[in-house]
Formats: sequence, C-alpha cells, structure tokens
Amino acid sequence: MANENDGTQFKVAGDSSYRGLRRVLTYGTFDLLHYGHVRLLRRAAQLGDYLVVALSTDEFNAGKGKKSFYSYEVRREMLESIRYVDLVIPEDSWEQKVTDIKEYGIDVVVMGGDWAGSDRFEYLKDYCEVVYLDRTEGISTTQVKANLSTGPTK
Ligand code: C2G
Repeated sequence: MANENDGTQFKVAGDSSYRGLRRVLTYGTFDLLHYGHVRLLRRAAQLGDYLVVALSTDEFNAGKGKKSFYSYEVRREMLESIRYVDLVIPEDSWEQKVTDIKEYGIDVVVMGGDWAGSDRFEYLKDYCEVVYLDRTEGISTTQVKANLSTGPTK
C-alpha cells in the first residue's frame, strides 16, 4: 500500500513479502512524542519483524474527553519517521481491535504496563498474544504539558 503522502511502499497483509513475518500491533495517541513512546515502540518492534501502530484519531480522542496538542496528521507524520514503525493506521473506535488483528495478520498486540490486565486488551488473547511492557518512568505527555506551562527549568 503506497503512503498517499509520499509514495512510500508499506508492506500490507496482501503483499506476498509480508507473509512469514511476525507482526506486532500497538495502540496509542503518541501526542508530544517523547522518549517514553519511542522506547515502547522500540521494544514492541523487537518482538517481531513488522510493527503496526494504530494511532488514535482526533475524533476518537474527543470521545475520550482528550484533545491532543498535535493533530492526527502531525502525530502520524512523526510516528512514520520513527525507524521502528512500519505502518500507521487510524484508531477510531474501541471495537476495531479484532478486525485490525485479522486484517493485518497480527501475531502480538503490545501495550505499556498501564494497560496490563485491562478489559480493553485481555480479550484479545483469544486472537493473538498480548504483551504488556513496562512503562518508562518519569515521563508522560501530561507531565510535559505541565512543565511547559510553568516555563523552562531554572
Ligand atoms: N508509554 C510508556 N511510557 C511512558 C508513556 C507512555 O511506555 N512514559 C506507552 C503507553 O503505555 C502506551 C504508549 O506508550 O502503550 C502510548 O501512550 P499514549 O499515547 O499515552 O497511549 P494511550 O493514551 O494509553 O492510548 O486503545 C488504547 C489507546 O489508544 C491507548
């Protein structure tokens, strides 16, 4: 599937070169991209050969009462520039995960530990592996926003 932005060729489920790869999927908003996100993505990518990121759309976030600093398009552009990420797809509902797993032939869903045991992910164990990785301590989008609003460190 060509990326409509720049013609980049991404492997997708129907692509013959895609078969045989161990495919990883993760979900998130990835706003104000920071090293906690990057370390999660690096470790997720290390669990397989091909990493799909389902990125929360602005509309999906609005439904969660969240408004990201960067738009979906900007967050997607930043994720696609990360070497660990092979494909970014929209996350626009809580109910799309099983469809995503089937459509992209996913072998393992990976999330940060804050989701460990969550009903939002545990049921996916009927369809693929589910792995929770430790979060990176000391950083979060919320913290970054709070620190920026109080001005630079002295
Ligand atoms: N993360 C991490 N360490 C941090 C911050 C985030 O490992 N210091 C991980 C989170 O656990 C998550 C991913 O990075 O797996 C993306 O974080 P968010 O953008 O905050 O994602 P979230 O709001 O949890 O959205 O359907 C599920 C949602 O889309 C998940």
